[in-house]
Amino acid sequence: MSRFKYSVGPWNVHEGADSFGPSVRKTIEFGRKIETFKKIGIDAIQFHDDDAVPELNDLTNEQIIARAKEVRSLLSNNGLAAEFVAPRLWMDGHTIDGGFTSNSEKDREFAMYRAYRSIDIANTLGCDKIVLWLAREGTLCYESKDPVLAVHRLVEAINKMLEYDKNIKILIEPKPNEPIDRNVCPTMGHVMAVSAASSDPSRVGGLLESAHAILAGLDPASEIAFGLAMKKLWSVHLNDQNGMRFDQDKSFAVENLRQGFNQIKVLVENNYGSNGEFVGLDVKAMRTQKDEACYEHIKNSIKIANMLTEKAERYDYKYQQKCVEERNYEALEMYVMELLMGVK
Ligand code: XLS
Ligand code: MG
Repeated sequence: MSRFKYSVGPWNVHEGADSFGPSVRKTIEFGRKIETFKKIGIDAIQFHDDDAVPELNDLTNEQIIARAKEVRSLLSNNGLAAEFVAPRLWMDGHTIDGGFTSNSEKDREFAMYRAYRSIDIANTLGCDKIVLWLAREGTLCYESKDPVLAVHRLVEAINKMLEYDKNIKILIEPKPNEPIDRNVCPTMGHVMAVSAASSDPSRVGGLLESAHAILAGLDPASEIAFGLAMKKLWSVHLNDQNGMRFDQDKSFAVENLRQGFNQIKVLVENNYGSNGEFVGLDVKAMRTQKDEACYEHIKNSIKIANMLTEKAERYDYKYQQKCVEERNYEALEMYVMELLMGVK
């Protein structure tokens, strides 16, 4: 039994296409994916609106709900929960210039339409969390948007969602860049400010993704800690990233083991999960993986997270205290290294 409950999205097992090359693996049907997710230790599924209800732009609201009900049965037949629904505001022609912050009024309306449908789908799936990964809310040409108005537009969109549904919680997933150059909400600190500016701060929090923090030049453990301190860390996307380059979504802690340990340690210390929060793994299989080995990155991430949890649970706080009293941080650092290397 692991301490945490884990979640993934259907996009975490994908065909391997990237910006420079086509798919390299077969498409796995959604029903098959979730059966395998359950087998490998996943407890909940994360959705984009159109992961749950494909082609939803062409459906009536009734048809959308009917389809979402089928997904709900599929989940419960497999003993899985739904963690959140996120409007996909970066693929459609209406989101070329962003969603909530687009310069086009029609496109901003489209973004709200998708946000409202995401809430309807979440309600049907039995979850109360809406994630906003603000992929294109920012600029490619800095002068193309009023940077103050863009922030106001984001807050306004969030207020409309809070008004549309009185129970839903909004989790902003910050990321500083990619696919946009400069994002309006790049870090957990920005998320907290947007939350405070909203009409109901108690229902606006964050989801911290490790790789996104690294892309912002920050330590994901500190970003997690900041969200926890504000009591607004309602989900995480643990993964890893080799420095500030394209978003890699590597298996958890494979690049930055010590940072990975400290992410788990702060989650353990603050009893993360005790209010039903999941540990999401937003990881991507390497393009070189063959069809039959395309779930390894998820299995490995769970394994690594569990091993680091075990280390966090037997972290020697007495020894830490002694080192702090003596101000011998070299000794403390060495203890952590030995713990991670399996000597302690
Ligand atoms: C970005 C994710 C994205 C969100 C949900 O990191 O892959 O899909 O987690 O929209
Ligand atoms: Mg993510």
